[in-house]
Amino acid sequence: MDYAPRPQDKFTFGLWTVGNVGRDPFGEPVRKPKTPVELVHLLAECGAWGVNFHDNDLVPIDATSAERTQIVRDFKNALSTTGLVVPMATTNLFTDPAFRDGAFTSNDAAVRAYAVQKTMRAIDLGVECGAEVYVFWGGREGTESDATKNPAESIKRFREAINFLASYSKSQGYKLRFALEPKPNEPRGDIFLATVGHALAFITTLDDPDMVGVNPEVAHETMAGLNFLHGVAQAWEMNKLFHIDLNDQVIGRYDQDFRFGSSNIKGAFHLVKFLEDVGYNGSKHFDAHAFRTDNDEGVKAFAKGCMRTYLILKEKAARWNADKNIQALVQQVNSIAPGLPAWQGGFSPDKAKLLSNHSFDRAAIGSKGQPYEQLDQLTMEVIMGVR
Ligand code: DIG
Ligand code: MN
Ligand code: MN
Repeated sequence: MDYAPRPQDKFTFGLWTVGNVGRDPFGEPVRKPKTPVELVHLLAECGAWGVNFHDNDLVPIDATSAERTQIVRDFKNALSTTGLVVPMATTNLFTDPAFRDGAFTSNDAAVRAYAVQKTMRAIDLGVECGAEVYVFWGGREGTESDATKNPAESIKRFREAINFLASYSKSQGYKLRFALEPKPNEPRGDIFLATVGHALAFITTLDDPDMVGVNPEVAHETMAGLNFLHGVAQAWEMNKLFHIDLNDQVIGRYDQDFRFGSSNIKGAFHLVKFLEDVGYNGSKHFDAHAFRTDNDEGVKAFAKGCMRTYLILKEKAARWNADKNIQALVQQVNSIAPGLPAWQGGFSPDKAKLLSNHSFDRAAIGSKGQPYEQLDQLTMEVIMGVR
C-alpha cells in the first residue's frame, strides 16, 4: 500500500491551515503569506480533495465588491484547474476587534446584529463556492469574568442567531447543513458550548434541530480532558456528525493544532477505526498547521503527513478487524451467558415480571474477569506494527 491520498478519502484543509504563517502570541510570522490561489495549488500538489475557508481567508474584510468579484473568480479558476472542491465554509467572527467580546453573544446589540449580517454574507460566499456544510466555531463567545454576562442569556442570544441564520439559509434555497464546533477555552477564558455534549444539548433547543449537527475537533475535546472518540461516537449515534476537525494535541496545553496522529497515536488509531467501521462519509478536515519552526517545505510535509498517517492507521484498523486472536477475544468479551431473562427491545409488564423474578448469582457475576490486558496489548502490537 502506498498510503497516497485519493479523492474518495475526502481529505480537506482550510486555507488558514496550510496558509498559517507561524504567528503566535509570543512571535511574529515566520513564513510569507500565500494567496488563496497559491494555497489551492499547494493542496492539489499534496493530494488533498478539498479546501475550506473563513470568509476573510478568501475575501479580506475591507475588500470592495469589485475586489471580491476578482478574488472569487481567481479562486474558482484555481478550483476548476486543480479539481479541488469546497465542501465547507465558515465565518471569521473572532479576528476583528469588533468581536473582542464575542459575536452572537456579545453584550453589544450592534455587534450581535453585525455578526449575523456578516455570517449571512459569508454563507452566500460559501454556497457560491460550493459549500454544503457551514461551520460555526464561537471562538470569542465567552467570558473572562462571569460578572460580565448571564450565561443563560448568552445561550439564548446564540440560539437566536443560529435560528435566524438557519431560516436565512433556507429562505435562500440553500441546502446547507450547519455544524457547531465546540471548544472549552482560548481565545476566551471560557467559551460557551464548550464540548460536543454542550453542543448536542443546545441543538435540541433550536427551531430546526435536524439542520444542525456538530464539527468535533480532536484538540478541543482533548483540551477539556475528554475522550475525543466518545464524543464523536455519541454525535454519530445521534446522526449529528456532520463534519470533523482532525489534528492532535497534548492534554493540558493551549490549542496546539498539531499534525494528525503526531501526539496521541493510540487515540488516533481508535478514531480512524471508528470512522472507517461506521462508514463516516463526510469530509476529513485537518484543522491543523505546521510547526512554527518549519518553512514552506515543512508545510507540505505537514499536509502530506496528516493524510498519510490517516491512511496508515486505516490499514492498521483493517488488520485489527482481521486479526484472529483479537476477534476471538472480542467474541469472548461480548458473549452472553445462557438463561438470562429477555428484557431488552422495549418494555412490557411481562418482561418486568420476568426480570424482577430472576435470581442472579452476584458472586459468580463479580468473579468473572475480562481479558482486556490481552486485548489492549494485541491492539498496541497492531499499532506498533508487529501484528
Ligand atoms: C478552529 O478550530 C476553528 C476555526 O478555525 C474554524 O472556524 C473551524 C473550522 O474547522 N475550526
Ligand atoms: Mn483548534
Ligand atoms: Mn477547528
